[in-house]
Amino acid sequence: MTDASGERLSRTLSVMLRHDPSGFGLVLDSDGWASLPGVLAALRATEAGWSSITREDLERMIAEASKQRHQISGDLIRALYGHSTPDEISHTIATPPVVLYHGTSPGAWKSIQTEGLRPMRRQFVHLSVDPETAQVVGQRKASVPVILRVRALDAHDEGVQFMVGNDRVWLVTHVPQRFISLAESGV
Ligand code: HQG
Repeated sequence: MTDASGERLSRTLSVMLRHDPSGFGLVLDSDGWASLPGVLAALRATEAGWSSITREDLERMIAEASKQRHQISGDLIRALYGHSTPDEISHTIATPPVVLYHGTSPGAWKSIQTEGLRPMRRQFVHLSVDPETAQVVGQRKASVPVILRVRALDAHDEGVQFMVGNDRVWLVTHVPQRFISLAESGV
């Protein structure tokens, strides 16, 4: 599979597993898992080029992806983060690092200064483990993004619950403004 078709496959899987499982005849359990045979059947029906797609094709795409977005276990597959489905997906609760980062647009930063970080259209706010990753995330929203520094461990110690997305992404329902500041420049 070429890089371009791998990216397309990853995006389609994310639509199925993060945003619109029912649109593809899929059901997610409370941890976000869907039937792998069901996902393969849905992919085969979605695009002629995927009419004979296999589990091995998905495993290869996941292994070669630049980000750890999806996970296969036995006959199940899930998205690790990013959900917007109405039923909340549960994630592993854990103690975060001292500091996490969030890249966003200058316009969003204005309201974040009063409201804190909110999930907006997703189930959770997504935080990055380093400013470089936050920069890449923020560039999806603005050519010159604003990089925010979140005092994650202090927030955790004051009762904010952190969850694991993947090795670079942490999830949280809301980050109050008092834990957020502008990161030092020079990312
Ligand atoms: C902003 C991608 C106004 C927030 C990425 C962000 C990530 C506020 C936007 C993952 C706000 C939501 C998620 C407030 C937050 N007022 N705006 N109070 N609070 N916002 O796309 O974090 O490649 O839902 O700053 O790499 O950008 O898809 O979240 O700009 O890991 O795997 O509301 O998606 O991963 O935007 O990105 P998003 P995100 P994948």
